[in-house]
Amino acid sequence: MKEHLPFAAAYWHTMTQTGSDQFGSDVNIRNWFGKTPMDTAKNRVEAIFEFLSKLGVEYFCFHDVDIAPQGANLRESNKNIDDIVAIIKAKIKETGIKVLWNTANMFSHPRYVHGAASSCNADVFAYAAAQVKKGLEVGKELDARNYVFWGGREGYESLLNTDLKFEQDNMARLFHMAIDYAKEINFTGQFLIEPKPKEPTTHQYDFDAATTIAFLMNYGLKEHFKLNLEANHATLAGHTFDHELNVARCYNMLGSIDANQGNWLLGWDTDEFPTDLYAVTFALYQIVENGGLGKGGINFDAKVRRGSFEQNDLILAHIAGMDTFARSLKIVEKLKKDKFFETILEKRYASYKTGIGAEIVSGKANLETLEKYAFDNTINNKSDHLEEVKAKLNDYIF
Ligand code: XUL
Ligand code: CO
Repeated sequence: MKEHLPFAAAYWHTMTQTGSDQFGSDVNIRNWFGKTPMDTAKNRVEAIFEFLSKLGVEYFCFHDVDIAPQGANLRESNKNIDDIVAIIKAKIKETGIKVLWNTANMFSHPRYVHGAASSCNADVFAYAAAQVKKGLEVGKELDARNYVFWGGREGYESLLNTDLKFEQDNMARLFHMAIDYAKEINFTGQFLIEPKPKEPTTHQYDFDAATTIAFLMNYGLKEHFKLNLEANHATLAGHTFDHELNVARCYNMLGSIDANQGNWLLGWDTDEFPTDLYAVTFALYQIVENGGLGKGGINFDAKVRRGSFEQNDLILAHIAGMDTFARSLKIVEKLKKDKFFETILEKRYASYKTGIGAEIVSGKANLETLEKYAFDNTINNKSDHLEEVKAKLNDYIF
């Protein structure tokens, strides 16, 4: 189970989330709060390693701004990062806990108001590039297994003032620069892109798995990237999570996942801890079919609800998520043993195994031979019995 479920905690939700929302201020009081932002940052390192050790979680993920306070300028910010990274590095050595991925937050600061790589302002592009450079150096220093790009502000509000092609060209330019620099410093982590369709911008360029793969192929980036897929982002794109995973799998692009769940009644990213056995079972099934996640893992990009403000809720929430995945893994094991889905698919596509179907698949058939066949053939469709399939599935899940 440990091998199949490489869990990771998200630094931002676990260590820095305040519980505030549009209608109310901070509610989360944590025992790692210090006198200065830098004190808090140092205490947080102690706290997260204690937290991960107690939970038996082997990985964590972070943005640059999660681990260290931003300074008055880029130099100061980088200095703060260096100081904290040194402490993290010692803790990694002591505990064996690893970085699943790191990333640069190129969306929160006001400078990113018009985007980062897709900004209309070249100075902003340069700043974003500097943050990515530092992120890769940190990844190298901490031996991160992956480096993630989530394009928070990489999208647009209105076509009335947007050169869509130019903005995407620029995003690709930054990705190519990142690949070149990773090579230069010998950073061997896997590059990942995390698709999301909306929020914060109306039209995010990395809408979903299919859109992102098309972008990567178009710009000659496919060989260098895989996808980090998030359950709640799939929901926002109007997809199920297993749909997104399956699409990525078709292109050998499934890299890692952000495990959470959305609220079907709301149109935004609620980042709840995953407890839906059905959704997680279907997602894990895709991951098992993929032969696992390689360098990737299962990152709980999830936050406790505002009402769950006690520090202990962080522990309880992660346990809820991990237990859901553990239960789902047992279900997936049974489904695989019984060849549940294999049997359904085999029966459903059986007509392609012999006769005219086999000719279509092998490339032997053409429009003329198929017309000839269709002239004299009577089509005989079979029922899917999908309701029966769902009822049987209930027997596995409960
Ligand atoms: C935002 C989101 C991010 C990324 C990392 O919706 O999922 O936290 O995972 O930037
Ligand atoms: Co995420």
